[in-house]
Amino acid sequence: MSNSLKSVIVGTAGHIDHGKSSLIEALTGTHPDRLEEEKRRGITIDLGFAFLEEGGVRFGFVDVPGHERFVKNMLAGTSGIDLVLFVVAADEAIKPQTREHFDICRLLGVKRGVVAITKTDLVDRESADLVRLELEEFVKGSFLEGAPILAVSAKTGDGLEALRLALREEARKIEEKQTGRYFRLPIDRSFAVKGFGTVVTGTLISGKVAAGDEVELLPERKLLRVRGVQTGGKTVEQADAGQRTAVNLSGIEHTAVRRGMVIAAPGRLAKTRRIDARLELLASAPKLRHRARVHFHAGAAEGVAEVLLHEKAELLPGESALAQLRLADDVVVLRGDRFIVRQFSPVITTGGGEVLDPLARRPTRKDSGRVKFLETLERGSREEILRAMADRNILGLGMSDIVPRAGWMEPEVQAAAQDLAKAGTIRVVSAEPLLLLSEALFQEIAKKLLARVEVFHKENPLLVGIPREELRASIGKRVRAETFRAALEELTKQNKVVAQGDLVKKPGTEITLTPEEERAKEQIEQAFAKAGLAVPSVKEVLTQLAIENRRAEKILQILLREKVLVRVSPELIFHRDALGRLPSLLQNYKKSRGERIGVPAFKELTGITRKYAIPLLEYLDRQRLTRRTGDERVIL
Ligand SMILES: Nc1nc2c(ncn2[C@@H]2O[C@H](COP(=O)(O)OP(=O)(O)OP(=O)(O)O)[C@@H](O)[C@H]2O)c(=O)[nH]1
Ligand SMILES: [Mg+2]
Repeated sequence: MSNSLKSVIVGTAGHIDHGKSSLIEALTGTHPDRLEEEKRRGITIDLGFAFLEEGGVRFGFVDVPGHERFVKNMLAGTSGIDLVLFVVAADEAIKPQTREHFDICRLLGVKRGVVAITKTDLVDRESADLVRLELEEFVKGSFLEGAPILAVSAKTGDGLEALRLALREEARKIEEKQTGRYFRLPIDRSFAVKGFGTVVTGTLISGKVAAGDEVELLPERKLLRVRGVQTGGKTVEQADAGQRTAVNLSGIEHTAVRRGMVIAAPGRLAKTRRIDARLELLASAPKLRHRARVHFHAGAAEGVAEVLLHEKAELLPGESALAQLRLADDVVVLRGDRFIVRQFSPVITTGGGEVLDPLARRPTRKDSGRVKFLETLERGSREEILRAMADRNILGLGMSDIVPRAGWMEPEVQAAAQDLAKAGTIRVVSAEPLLLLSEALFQEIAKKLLARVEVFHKENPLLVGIPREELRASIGKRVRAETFRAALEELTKQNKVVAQGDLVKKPGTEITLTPEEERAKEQIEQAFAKAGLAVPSVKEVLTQLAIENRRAEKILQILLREKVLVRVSPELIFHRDALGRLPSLLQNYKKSRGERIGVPAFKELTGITRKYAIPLLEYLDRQRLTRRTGDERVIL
């Protein structure tokens, strides 16, 4: 495959019977109609394709039907085209689908085109000139203003050379596609080829695809393997953005793939049923009410959607507004994708627009920041958008929140995040995997943590600090573990808190016990130390002390937190020295009498009663010093 050729997709547009398919045949030698019914009725029903290589350009033609009943097929083919070949018959001039197709091209953001006045063999020169004037007027102020208008005849071949030249000239002005983006191919056909299996076709709108690649079928989220790739009817090693592409897939039946599905780089796109968008209503359309139902078309997909207007109760003809499209079925779109809406019934094209947030949230009255957020998505730089996303996402943003929304490459996200971190507006909570949080939110969390530590000290003057888990729980589930860790780290770095083992405390807070309390602490420790494994009950120990019970309890807590004492079961507490002797005791037993030990042997070994033996053995199981098998333990 030579890379010097530029790939350009040309889509036809125009009223039924105006000669679109004939013109494609005259240009390429291929008649694009392929269905039996199309041949019989002499009209185009579904999309047809043809290819032409000349003048350094590889043209892929998508021929669409003009019949008003098949506009939805036309829509599937028109998204992704670079150039429109806008066809108007000289003997009929502008007709309803001339207008509708024109509106669709404009709403889909088609930037360039060539106008062909065809069937000129059927009219005299003056009539053809009149149609030209009419067309010049018609395209004024649109993307087609100033586009070449050529008089041709598919029948006689008149003007075809000039048309080819004009197409080549326009093709030259088209920007090169960026193949360095994630692979995405909206599927417009799926069929089986004998000996190959499932083949899907579509306009490759971004990235590239090669045999052997793993791709994801969406919205099904199925991983599939690419067996082979064709462009322009020829097998190639790799297809690039901007080419009509056929992909041979293994691992799926062709009937399981439908028009409107997408194959893409795995994990980079997400399905959705809520899209926030800029919606434009055609001047020719009736007004659109909040909650109106519409037909929705994006890429090769179509569905039914409810329109929720964000700022107003109704949208007037010619106006635009921010709106949410709530879809009945999953679609796969990215920020910046164009879409078309058609009135529910009778079905006519009424508007369209641009996707701003493909993974939109349910609209709520509380959400006052949405309009501003969408305006940033519409006009902002990458940094501004990333920051706005972070501001609205209190849980933090990962790659999987950013990439399927914006379509940015990972290094682009990383670079923008670094810039924002340097500017102090975003906190990189974790670099790998990426987790971003707005700096303001991060500071708020740190502040809350600090406040919680302070309150804990006030409420528990006898305790060293708050256990990590307790602190974590106090700020709720809306903070991820990574964020908690990072915030704690930040507070530690600033010397606002000190982490001491499992405890978090303010620096300089030492618990000072009264001499009386000190003595009680010693007495408790002594009581357990002396008892060895035959420990007294907690109550027994505490009631013997000279201080009141509540304070005695606190002192006991201190000893537990200091790990001088260890709670083995709700009722039983042991001194760490007593427990510390157990491993060597068990190992000696293992050496002399084997690895298995029953409860009686354990009682004998430790000199304790069953009351202590059972909880102790369970503790040893938890500590992985022993493992229970039936009535016995295996010493590990
Ligand atoms: N005389 C004359 N007839 C033409 C010319 N181009 C097309 N036709 C005829 O016009 C009829 C319609 O042509 P198509 O090419 O099928 O028109 P189309 O725009 O593709 O129609 P749809 O796809 O159904 O919208 C056919 O009978 C063609 O033979 C032309 O330049 N001159
Ligand atoms: Mg046709």
